[in-house]
Amino acid sequence: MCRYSPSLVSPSEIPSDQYALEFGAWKVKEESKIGQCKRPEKPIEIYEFEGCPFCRKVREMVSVLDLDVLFYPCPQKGPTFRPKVLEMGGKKQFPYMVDPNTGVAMYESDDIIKYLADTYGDGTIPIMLSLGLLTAITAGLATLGRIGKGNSYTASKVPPQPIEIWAYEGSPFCRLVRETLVELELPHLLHSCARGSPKRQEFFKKMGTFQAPYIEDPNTGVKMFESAEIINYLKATYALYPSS
Ligand SMILES: N[C@@H](CCC(=O)N[C@@H](CS)C(=O)NCC(=O)O)C(=O)O
Repeated sequence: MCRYSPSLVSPSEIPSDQYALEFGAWKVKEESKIGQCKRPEKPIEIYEFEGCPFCRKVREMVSVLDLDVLFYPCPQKGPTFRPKVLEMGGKKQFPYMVDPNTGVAMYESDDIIKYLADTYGDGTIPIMLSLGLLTAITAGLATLGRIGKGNSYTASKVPPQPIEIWAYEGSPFCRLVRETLVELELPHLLHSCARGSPKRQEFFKKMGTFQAPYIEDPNTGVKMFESAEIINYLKATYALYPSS
């Protein structure tokens, strides 16, 4: 696997213009070989919803491989992208992946994970994502505390362009924003930035700090940090009945 390897170092070992997480008197030096793996030219497209454990497995692999993905949310009763999946693949089953770089499209979380590992990694699948039913159960348990969230549709206006979000699967704050994006059926372009991602450094260079979640909405020009503020913004801008 294009492994992530953290180590605690003295702050003087990290140049001041480089991002590093602080840990007490130490800094966390993060290294990953992911930059050496093949990167997709166009973002992978995934149709899914937050509360689905099979979708969660795929999102975890997306974080591991540091992929940028265009997510099309398919909450229960969502009127826009659920019918599109039926039209493209023949059934309403999630997750469904389309890779515009290769023309490959498929259902089945295990097949998608294998395809992504083979195409954009070194073929290795982390043990926790390769245990079949047990993986689905642990992925389900990971979402248990937020049961019912990010599953059902809230009436919304779908914007012409996807909202860009810098986030990663393991962050509880990113999850809150994703729940709202999914419930409002808002297409979003995820810039994966899990620990060890080279995109953290790019972000730090551009913004002078690193924090996720962060969004840029090309439909309105809005750019913002802070999960609670992002959620309020998304509801106020895109929900048909923002106060309900
Ligand atoms: N074996 C499939 C199972 C996928 C599955 O059962 N997905 C559920 C959501 S968790 C689904 O599509 N249900 C139909 C629906 O939501 O309408 C996989 O691993 O991808």
